[in-house]
Amino acid sequence: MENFKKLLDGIKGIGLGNALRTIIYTNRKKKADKAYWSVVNKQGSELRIPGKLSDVKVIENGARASFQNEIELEIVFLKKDMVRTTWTPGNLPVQYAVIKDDWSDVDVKVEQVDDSWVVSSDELKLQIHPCGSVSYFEGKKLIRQENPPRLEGKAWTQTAELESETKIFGMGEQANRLDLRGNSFELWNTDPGGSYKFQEGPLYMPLPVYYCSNSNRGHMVFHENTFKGKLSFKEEIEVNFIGGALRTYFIKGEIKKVIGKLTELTGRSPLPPLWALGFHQSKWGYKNEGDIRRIAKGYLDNDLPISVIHMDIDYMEGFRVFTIDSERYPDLKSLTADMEEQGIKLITILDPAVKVDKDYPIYQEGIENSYFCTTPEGQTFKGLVWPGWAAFPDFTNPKTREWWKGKYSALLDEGISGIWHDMNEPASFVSDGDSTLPLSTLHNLEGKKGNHAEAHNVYGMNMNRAGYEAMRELRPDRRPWLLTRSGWVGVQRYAWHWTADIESSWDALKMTVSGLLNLGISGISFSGSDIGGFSGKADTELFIRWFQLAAFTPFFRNHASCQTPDSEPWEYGQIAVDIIREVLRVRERLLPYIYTCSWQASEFGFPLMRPMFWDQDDGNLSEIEDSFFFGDHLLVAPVLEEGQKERDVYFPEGAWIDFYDGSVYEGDREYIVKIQIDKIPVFVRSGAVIPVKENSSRILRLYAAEGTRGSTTSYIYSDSGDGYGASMVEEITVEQNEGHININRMAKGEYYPQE
Ligand code: MIG
Repeated sequence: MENFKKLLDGIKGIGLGNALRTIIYTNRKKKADKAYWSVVNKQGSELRIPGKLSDVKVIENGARASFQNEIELEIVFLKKDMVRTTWTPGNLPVQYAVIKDDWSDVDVKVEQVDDSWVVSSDELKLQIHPCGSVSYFEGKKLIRQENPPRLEGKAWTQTAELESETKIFGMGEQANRLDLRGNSFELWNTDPGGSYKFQEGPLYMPLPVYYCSNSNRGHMVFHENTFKGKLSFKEEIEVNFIGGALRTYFIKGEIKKVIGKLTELTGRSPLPPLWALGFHQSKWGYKNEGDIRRIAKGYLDNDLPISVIHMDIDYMEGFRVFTIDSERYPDLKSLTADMEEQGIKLITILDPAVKVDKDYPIYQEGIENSYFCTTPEGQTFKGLVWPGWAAFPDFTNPKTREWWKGKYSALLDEGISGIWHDMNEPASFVSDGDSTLPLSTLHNLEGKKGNHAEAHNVYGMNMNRAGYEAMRELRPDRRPWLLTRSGWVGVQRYAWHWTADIESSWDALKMTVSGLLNLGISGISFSGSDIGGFSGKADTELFIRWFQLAAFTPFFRNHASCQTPDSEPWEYGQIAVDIIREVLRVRERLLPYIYTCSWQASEFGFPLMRPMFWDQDDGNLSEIEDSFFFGDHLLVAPVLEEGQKERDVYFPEGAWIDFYDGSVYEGDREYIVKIQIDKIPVFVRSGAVIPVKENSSRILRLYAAEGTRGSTTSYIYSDSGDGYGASMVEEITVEQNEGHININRMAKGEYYPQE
């Protein structure tokens, strides 16, 4: 019965033809995966542990330890407080995440101490025990204890101690609490299929990156292994990958520092065009040009500021990628031009899969040049997506990427401003089981060659890489803007991420706060959620609360499924429209500030949304998951409960000023604040200078509470909003003393904002 209902829902969602094909595909995939595992099992699943440490050699910046059972551990320091360990045998990762390999020399000592070996810098010491366990020390203090790993066939598993007070953050995209301890996560990019709820997973973009925090002591761990895997944080930490070498980066320090170093290793988000920080409207189901014009007019008529409208899959001709349906959009170029005049950019969605259709040039070219993924027998692999049977471009093949890049002109030449990459886990419809390609599907992996078990998690990442490079090359004077559903560590270099098909519920609103914070901790600075949730219709109150929260998240977009009723602001009544107008105006007013936060992301890898323990981690601040910092100086305390009339807000040290009414709250304590329907509580740090846009002028607002002392630094970044011209960074330090304020301003750069 349950299955039958699922089947019916499936048919409603994807159409009868595709629903029937799904059954065929699912059977095929199951057979292929069964065959895959039987081959893997035949290769043997003999269990190996390192055995006794037999030899240690000094290498550049580190050491290589050999163990009795032909297992090796390589230790290399990249910085004094950042070390890479690699257990082999197993293939080293294809270099997708890491962008830097020229680290300056670290003074590393390698010495034997009794029967163990110590490899150390001035700041961090690794002790290799004779059995293969490794202890990490800061001075005398043990900060991590890893047990000897086990190799079973080609799969590595390793456990490490999890101290009772340690909290875990990061892990890319998770539908969870902020502290992830107690959970187990699959490392396998997955389309949950139309809706997901609290603690459901894996989702589109889990990442093998986590921050362990233990009041003021912390470290970041990144496992550079793209294979299907698992990470769990129950009684102990356990990591497992079904193939590849076990390579791990360990970075010691507080959250700000380790995010800076992680993103030095894996790259940072480039500065976005300013328009992308404005408000986006989207809805799956906008049918044609008329719909786009109607939505733009709705925003205009209701005096609601808007920056972008998204075009979902229905703009294509029979869901063929890089085509435009000429009945629905007879003259897209004029449409984009008209919209541009109203200050609205258009974005189109783009899926990876290419319709199997011998009369469709993109399919033909892909076949002729072997750009698609193949089955182990060497045939073009065919999965199932919107257009029916479809081939999957192998984005891990540099030639495929080069070819695909050229195709973007079909959209960019029509005046499309940015691209939204969907379904790139990659997703293929199934009636049950894992909605992707069989593990045995073959990929190029930069010439190394391998299968889907290794390439799956970096598929979306490489689609984004192609898209980003395409936009750079085809439109060199403008900054690329891409949104992606899936990716891997480092995807922040190419695209923003959104949490996609989240259910429409208060629980979902709550997990949006912790989810976006954990993405930021994983190096993904720019992210957002579908306002109101994707899969259902939020009631008016939930819609308003979600809108108010989203205004203080990097990617600010209203979007929903085609199976839900219309959900533009005016669908929720006049009161909602009036409230949302104010929300949109606040966002607009804050754009110079948010732009500065974006610059910080591009310079330092900092997320725009930061957890409460960002500046000081006293163990208590890391417990707070219902408020956060937006940039350096705003403290946001969203309303996450239905009918809430008041809420607790904990203020960190300093003094805090209500963004709306100027009332002052002392830091280092908790207050109960009253809540109204028209806004969520937001506070500004006393001593902060916030750049805002008011009546198209730039104004600097100084927030200073009487009686606060000390010095606060604010940055303001400005440039023309797009392209690669001059810029200016202002550094303003405000010193508050008894009875007077000193303001010091320094500026660097050639761009002079028009005041
Ligand atoms: O199979 O393009 O998450 O935002 O509206 C669903 C249609 C495909 C999933 C995305 C969603 C988008 C929808 N897509």
